[in-house]
Amino acid sequence: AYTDPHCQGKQVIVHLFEWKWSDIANECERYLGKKGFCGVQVSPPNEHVVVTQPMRPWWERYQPVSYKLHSRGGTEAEFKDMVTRCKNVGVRVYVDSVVNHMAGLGRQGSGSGGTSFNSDNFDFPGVPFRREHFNSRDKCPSHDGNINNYGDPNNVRNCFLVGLTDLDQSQEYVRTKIAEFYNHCIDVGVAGFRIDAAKHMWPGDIKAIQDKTKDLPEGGRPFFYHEVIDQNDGAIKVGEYTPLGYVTEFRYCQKIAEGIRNFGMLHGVYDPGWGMTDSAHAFVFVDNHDNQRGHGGGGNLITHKHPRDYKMAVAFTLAYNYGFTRVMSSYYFQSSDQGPPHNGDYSAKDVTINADGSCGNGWVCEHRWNPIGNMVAFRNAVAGTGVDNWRNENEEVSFSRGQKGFFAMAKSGHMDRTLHTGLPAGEYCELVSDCKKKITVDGSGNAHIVIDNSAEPVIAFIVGGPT
Ligand code: AAO
Repeated sequence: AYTDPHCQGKQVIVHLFEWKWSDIANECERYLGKKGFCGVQVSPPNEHVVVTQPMRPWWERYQPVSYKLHSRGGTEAEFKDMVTRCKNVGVRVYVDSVVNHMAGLGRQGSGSGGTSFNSDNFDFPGVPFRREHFNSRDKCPSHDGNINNYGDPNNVRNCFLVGLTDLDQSQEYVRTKIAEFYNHCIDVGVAGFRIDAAKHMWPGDIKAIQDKTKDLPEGGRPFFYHEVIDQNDGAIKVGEYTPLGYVTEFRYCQKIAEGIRNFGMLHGVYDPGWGMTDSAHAFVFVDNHDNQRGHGGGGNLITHKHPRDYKMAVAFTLAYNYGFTRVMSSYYFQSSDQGPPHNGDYSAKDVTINADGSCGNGWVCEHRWNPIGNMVAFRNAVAGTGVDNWRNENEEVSFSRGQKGFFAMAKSGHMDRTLHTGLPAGEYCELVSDCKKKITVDGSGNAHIVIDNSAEPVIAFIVGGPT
């Protein structure tokens, strides 16, 4: 249940982290639709605190003030315009929903939409939520009311996450208010939700909220993926959430980083023996907005700061047959608090597009890097097939996906071999080079595969691809 993203079988979501709504609408129309992206995860769209110490960090959006659709990303009108324009080009919007908690203790004033609130009094008139809607101290076993023991589910789910006022989702009223927020998004055309901090809510409470959500206007249940950081080191397991949709598989971030450092490890990126979720429930990514900057979920990860490794990591992820994939799209940062590139008034800067297709104004746009953006077509084309003709030696890896696609990657940047591709004979356009390379598969399914240092360390081609 809740595992259909409603994008006609497409396979890849991009997280346009901290982009404003008008820029996302433009990106759907000028890039994402054409490249075959299923959809976009947008930063939390509801009203949030405005933090000035430090000055306007990205994480202010994880402290809700109300469920009004008025955030640093834009107004409700701009949000609706984005959802509609994206949907019109076949790209769906998934909302990052922060419903475990409201703003942190010590915060008060007015939110991004002008609504007043006072966290210390548990007063959020914009919803409204009052003291009785939050978890009380007697349910939380920690000495100061904050989560301090990941070995105890009561501690993880009934105490406050880093001082954030913790809603009590066992209450009918609280469930109804959250479901009303979801239903409002669904009315606007949103296709699904990331549930932030799902680990900190009881699965039964999440289910009760999901049961109150409506079907999408075009039919079908909304898509849900649950943020549960399970690195085999606490009491909460992702398996508690798989009946409710996809679950974030943070162990994959570690596995793919290991695999890129040592190609010999790539065969084990999906390791069920290590507790990793089955492919039908694993929500998979190389890095996310937290762990790329040292928040939430550690490990020695690969990010855009190491472009060559990152391209290999994401290209492999999109080529391989594990999970439902999300691609990260970042902005450059020095400090882990730093918000998006901003104008004088701290609004997010426009995402500008350079002549070569890269982004300006401080936006990284990993999703536009050829070994990432062009591999979306590959993943869509090979969906449902297995991995065949696996070859992994000399820091090279290659494999086919059924009889639909072939992928090869060389860590040294050099490869010159004749390989069995398992694909029908013909001349294929190489995707990553935008068809500047052609590959010929002969009558026995063999092809001469060349990767050279002048280009990307990855090649890929598909049946039915561009010619
Ligand atoms: C901000 C300030 C705080 C202040 C607070 C309230 O930074 O100082 O107290 O406001 O005023 C984001 C930011 C936070 C920010 C918050 C609110 O990251 O810094 O706090 O907004 O503005 C846990 C949760 C997970 C959460 C993650 C950050 O389980 O849900 O922490 N992620 C989401 C969002 C995130 C957001 C929130 C939730 C809150 O994606 O952006 O926070 O809405 C262990 C546990 C994990 C735990 C981590 C971090 O992980 O297993 O469950 O994540 O610790 O506490 C090894 C282990 C691994 C371990 C890791 C620790 O790798 O294997 O298990 O180390 O790094």
